[in-house]
Formats: sequence, C-alpha cells, structure tokens
Amino acid sequence: MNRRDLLKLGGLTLSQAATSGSPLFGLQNLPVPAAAPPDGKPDYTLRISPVQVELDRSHILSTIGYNGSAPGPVLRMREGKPVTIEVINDTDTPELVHWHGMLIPSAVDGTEEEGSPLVPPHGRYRFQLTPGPAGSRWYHSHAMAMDDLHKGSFTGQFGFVYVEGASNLGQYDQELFLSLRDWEPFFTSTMEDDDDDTHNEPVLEKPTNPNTDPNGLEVGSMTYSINDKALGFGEPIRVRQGQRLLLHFLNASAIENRRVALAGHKMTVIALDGNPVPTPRAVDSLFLGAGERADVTVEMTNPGIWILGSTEKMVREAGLGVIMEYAGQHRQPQWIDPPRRPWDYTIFGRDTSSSPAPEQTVEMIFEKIPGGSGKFNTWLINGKPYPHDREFVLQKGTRYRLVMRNRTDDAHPMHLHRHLWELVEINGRKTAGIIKDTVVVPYYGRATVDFTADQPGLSLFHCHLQQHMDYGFKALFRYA
Ligand SMILES: [Cu+2]
Repeated sequence: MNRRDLLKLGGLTLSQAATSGSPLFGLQNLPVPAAAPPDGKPDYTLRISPVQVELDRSHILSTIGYNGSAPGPVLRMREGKPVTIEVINDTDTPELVHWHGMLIPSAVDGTEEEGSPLVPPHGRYRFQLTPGPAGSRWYHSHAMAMDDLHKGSFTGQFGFVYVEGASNLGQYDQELFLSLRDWEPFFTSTMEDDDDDTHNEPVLEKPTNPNTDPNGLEVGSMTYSINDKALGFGEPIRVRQGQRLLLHFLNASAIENRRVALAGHKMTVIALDGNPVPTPRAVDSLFLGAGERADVTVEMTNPGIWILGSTEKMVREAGLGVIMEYAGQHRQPQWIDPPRRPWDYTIFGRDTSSSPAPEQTVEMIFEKIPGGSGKFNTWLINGKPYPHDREFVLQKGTRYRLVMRNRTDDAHPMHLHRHLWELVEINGRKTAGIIKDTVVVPYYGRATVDFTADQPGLSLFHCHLQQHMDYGFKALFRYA
C-alpha cells in the first residue's frame, strides 16, 4: 500500500467516524492497513450487479447478487494462504463484502463501523486477506438497509466460503452447500416465525417493561428457497442407498431464524459455524439463527423421495425446501414432521471440568423500545442504541466472558466479528468446547460465551437480523 492509499484509507475512516456520530474514534483505533495487494490477476473477483433469481416459473425476482447469481459462487480457499480479492461494484450504492467467521484485520473485514473502506458505486476495491480458520465461512453484504428492503442482506449478496485446512470432516460421497433464504421482504407489525423455537424455555430475563405494544414494524417474506430454487423446482439432490452425504447449511436470511429437517433421516451435526464440535450428535432437525452454519453428515439408508425443508408448513410450501431422490424411486415427495424438541446447543459440547476461568466479565442487557404502529422498534444494549462510548474496551490477551441477557420477546442471533467465542452457558445449561461466531440468545433468556481478545482493531458486535442491527442493536469492541 502506498502513502496515498494510506491517506485515503485514513481519511475515509475518519470521515466515516464523523458521520456515524462516534466522537471517540481515537487514532489508536484506526484499522491496521491491509497488506498491499499484488498487481495482476486477482485470485477471486466478486462483481456486485443486478441479477434475476428464478425461484420457480411464477417467481422471477430481481435483486443484487455476486457474479451473476444469488447465492454467489462457493469460494474455496486454503487456510493460511493469502488471497487477492477484487470487488467490482456495478450498482449505484456503496457496498461492503463481509467475511463472516474469518479472523482477519478490520481493514478487510468489510464493515463500515470498523473502518473498512466502502466499495464505491461503479468502482472497485482490491485487497488481500489470509483465510482462516478452516471450515464453513460465508461472505455477504454488510451495507445498512434501514427502511430500504432492496439493500444489504435483503438482497442476494451472500455465498459460502469454504476454507480448506487440516480439520478432517471424514469420508463422504457427495458434498452440498445449502443456503436457506427468504425473498420478497415486506414490512409487517406481526411476526410469526420460528423464533418461537425458544419460547418453551424458562424465562430467565424479565423485561423492565413487559408491554411491547404497539410493536413497531418487523420484516416478513413472501417466498423462500434453498440456494436459488423453491421446493420442487430445479434439480433434486440425487442419491443412492448406502451413500454418506456431507451437507453444509447456512441460514442466509436477513430476518429470520429457521428450523429444517430431512424427512426419513437423521442428520449428524459435526460442526457448528464451521468449527468441529466436541460431541457429534444425530438430530431430527436443525435450528439455525440468521448467520449460523451447521455441517452435518447423513447416511442414505431409507430409499424413497424425501423433502429436506423448513419444519414450518407455510414456509416449506412457499419454497423453503429441496427434494432428495434415491435412484430408482418414483413416488411423490414425502414430508414427515420431526419430533418437536427444543434446540439445545449443549448436546454437542463436552463437560466443563477443564474450562479455564475468564479474567473479566462483560454484562450486556438487550432491550427493545416498541416503535409503535407504522414505525420501527429501537434496540438497546445496556440502555443505549449504537453508538456507545468507550464501553467495550478489550485488553489484548485477556480472556473475557460475555453474558448476554435478552429482555426482549425475540430470539436474537448475536455475532461478534473477527473473533471466535466458546459457548459456556445457554439458559442456565452449561457446556464447553463449542466454538462459534454467532449464537442465538433465547427469547427472554441468556447466553454466555468466552473469548480471548487476540485480534486488535475494531470489531463489530451485533444482532444478525438486519432490521435490528440497523435500528441500534450493535456495538463496537475496541482494544485499549
Ligand atoms: Cu435481533
């Protein structure tokens, strides 16, 4: 990077800090400049441009995608091997590409709040990053949307990154990348979705004001898909008896947590958010908060034609599913409702006896201020919407415990950029060894995670529901 670029980066950062209303953006918090990317052909080019997604014959959607499709291509990278990426923005709005789950500098993390440069409209930006850790990561727009449902993660700007590394997911006959998506977002004041999954849990965190009426606007969807096709359209997944499948799931929704199942089969969870779990377990269904991933294996031992899809009938019938077809079978695709067991991360963990104690504890209280009819709710962390002052300052090398107390009537998928955390407790159930970057904090409940502050630079912490993030539900972690 030459001096002019450095100045440009610094200037951008400061002006962004000024416009985001953060007066305490000290010099020591300027992002560490990324290594100068080499000239010549980049290893990966991502072109952000309008695309059409043909979910089925009657639903051809116009959105923004990567390289002519939505989802974008599966990018395979090797852990620790630097890559040069060029992002070309063919749209009229500034964009950011965030690398979710990677441990990379703020300058290339693709997050405006951290000071990553915006890719200007009809401009391009080239940078280098060193992929890692190994596993299922993903890339997506981190632009704000606010009241515009054609921006940010409401668009088709998402895709898998698979970082190849030493971790071995075992033998398999077929590998598939499956992103769960909703489309045609609209504003609504009544939300009925699979957040209800956490409603049967004990109420550990009571709101100060339990009255959430009149609720502000949330976002619903009309149509759904796995990858770019609605259930019953596109090619089925063709399998043979005796095969073992490796399925990578991603909930790429901007707005909803989701539960999926494969009729007639159990799925064995081997990794969460791309990181191998201490105790792989077979489950009847998977619950994924927005932004979460799960890698599962499935033994194809039950010949037939089956539906893999949302456990919510309405959502499945509106497209969220794909047909799994054994060779030589010819009947109608079948769905079987899985047993309704609450999702419990801790069954994949290990015993807590060898867990190190944290050195510092950070308490966080999440609250909602109902927006009232036709307006938006505001979301608070410790009594304030974004931006905060210097409330979350980390000492490098310190092991932190983050206690997230959710005093709202929604389950929030909370994500910390540029760090991995270890789940230590969910609604009073203790666990260890589950390494994640996103965790769903239950309805009126609590999640506790530990992490080591080993990634200097600014790191955004936020709810992965676009609407919640845009209306206050985020905070910047900085290093002392
Ligand atoms: Cu949220």
